[in-house]
Formats: sequence, structure tokens, C-alpha cells
Amino acid sequence: MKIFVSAEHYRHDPPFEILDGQTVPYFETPQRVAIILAALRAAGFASLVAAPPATIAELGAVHTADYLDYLAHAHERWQAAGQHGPVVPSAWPLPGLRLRSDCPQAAAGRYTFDLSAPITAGTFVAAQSSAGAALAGAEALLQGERYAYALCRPPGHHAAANMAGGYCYLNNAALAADRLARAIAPGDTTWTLRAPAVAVLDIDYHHGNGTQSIFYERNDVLTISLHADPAREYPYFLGYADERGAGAGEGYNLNFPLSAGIGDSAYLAALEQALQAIADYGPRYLVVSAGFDTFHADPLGDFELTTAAYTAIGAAIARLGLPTLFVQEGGYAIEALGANVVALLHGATAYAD
Ligand code: SP5
Ligand code: ZN
Repeated sequence: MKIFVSAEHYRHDPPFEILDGQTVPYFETPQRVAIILAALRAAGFASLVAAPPATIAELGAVHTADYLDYLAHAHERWQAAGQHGPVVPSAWPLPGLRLRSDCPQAAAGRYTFDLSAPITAGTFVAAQSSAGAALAGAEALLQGERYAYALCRPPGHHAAANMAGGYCYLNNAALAADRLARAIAPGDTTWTLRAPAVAVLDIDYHHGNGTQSIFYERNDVLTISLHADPAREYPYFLGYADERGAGAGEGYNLNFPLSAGIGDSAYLAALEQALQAIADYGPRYLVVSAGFDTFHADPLGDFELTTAAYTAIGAAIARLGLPTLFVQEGGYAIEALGANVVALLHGATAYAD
């Protein structure tokens, strides 16, 4: 399996986050990549490639130009305004308020939906590097690889077309899915334009709100997410079962909100339903937003999955028989993160046809 690594990820290393009102060390730490890499090497995965950073033009496929300009310059504008430390919003233009100011503090509120996406001097280049890994993974599938794994950091599935949040800045999985969808639509006579192309399966503990919103009105990318019920868990404001897509995309978004304490067997049963929906859709490619914060020991989650579950998840995904890109998302039980990533990839490759 080809593995693409975001080589510049370490340049994003925020010192703290404010988690439910408490200042704590940043959970989404550079150590996560080191731990995953060590586990992959120990397990014999040898084909590790440092991907080039994604260009602004590539990012424009799913992100707005004004948001990319914000991300690229937020930190320098923050400093120029005399602010110290990372860019973090302190006020939001919620309904009833006016979007007039574009001073750095107002811009932070406009382009960030929570307190967990601080921007440091190296954040944008790290995010470009992460997106580059996902795009390189998509290219590998287009070149005929059955599997690729993009070791992305920072993660991406909470990032919308014009908003950062939840440790995410650029939506790596959406960029990969969009590239795959665009590659097969034109000139392909067996598929009409916007015909079944790509499915995104999001197995991070948190709802993939960014991915959902990016593809909400499209029917060439089916988006499915299994996650903690947003009635009790972040991101709270999206991820409910009645969100089914809109316009041409109606019926092409599927959410599986799950209960606290869910274990391996109930989780795998829900996954089977999601996989059946993907099989019914009949895509050419699959992108998996692979988060491991569903693990029983994860400090952010309340699911009870074991390491063995990731092997079973990988195997179940493999049975779809689709060229599949795994994109790294969350996972904060760092002592088990390497083993869990290896378990997922082993589960997939062991059942490859
Ligand atoms: C990529 C990723 O996994 N991002 C997750 C970001 C979550 N940040 C906020 C978490 C708030 C947790 N508080 C939950 C309390 C109710 N259980
Ligand atoms: Zn997560």
C-alpha cells in the first residue's frame, strides 16, 4: 500500500486549546504522526512518500478564494495588528449581527466556527502539506492502486468550504473525493455527467460536518458519516439523521448518529448498513475519513471500540471491492493510535481481492 505523509505537519503545533471551558494542551499534536509512522514502519509498510503541498489552485476546488486568502494571511495580519499567540476567534457574526468589519479579530470569527482551530505561523503550510498528501493518495487510485493511505495532519473533515473548526483547516478527504469525481466525469461514456462517482465514508467519532456541507447539493459524491449523536456531542449543529442532502444532492447524504457506549458488534452492524448504501450507489472510488477517536480509551470520545474492531472495519470496507483511499482524521489515545491505524490497514489489505 502506498502511504503519503504530510511532511510539513510539524509546523502546526498550537500550544493549547480551550476545551469545554478549560485551557488544556492541544490534543491534535505532532506526536500523533510520529507514533503512526513508527507503527507503520514496524508493521512493514515501506512505501512512504512525502507528498508536495497542495497549491492554492488545487484547494480552490472545494474552498472559497476569500477563505484561502484568510488562512494564508491570518497569522501575519494578527501579528501586524499587535496580537500575540495563535489566531483564535472571540466573537462570531451569528444571525442578527453584521458582517462589516474585516479586522483580524472579526475575520477570525467569520472563518472559524469554534475555539479548536487556532492558526499559528506554520498552520497554513502544514494544512497545504496535509491536503497534498490526500491529493497524492487520490492520484495513486487514479493510477490504478487498490489502496492508499494519506497520513494527513492537520485533519480535515470539519473544515467547510469557507470555515475552519475542530482541528481542521482544509478538507483533505473532500479534496481527494472531488479530484476523483472530476477525473471520471468528463468524456466517460459509461457514466452520465454527475453519475455515481465517489463515496466518502466518515468513521471518525465526530460528524464530518465539513465534508457533508461541501457535497450537500451534489449527487456525484455520496457522503456517509457514522458518529456520536450531535444531540450530545460536538459538532452539535449538524450530523442528524434527517440531513439527506438538498437539490440534486437530495438522497446523497446519510448520517448514522450513534449512542454513547457503543461497542464493536453494534458499531459493525451500523457500518454494514452504511456499506450497503455505498454498494447500492455503485461508486468507482471510495474515500474513508479514518478517525480513531471511536477507540474505548480516547479522551474525547464515549464509544467503546477495541483495536480488533478496526481490523474488522478494514475488512468490511475491503469487501466492497473498491479502490479506496484512507485519509487520517482524528484519534487522540496516542498510545494506541499506531496499533489502531495498522489494524485498519491490515484488515483492508488482508481481505483485498
Ligand atoms: C478531527 C477531530 O476529531 N476533531 C474533533 C474536535 C473536537 N473538539 C471539541 C470537542 C468538545 C468535546 N466535549 C464533549 C463533551 C460531551 N461529551
Ligand atoms: Zn473526531
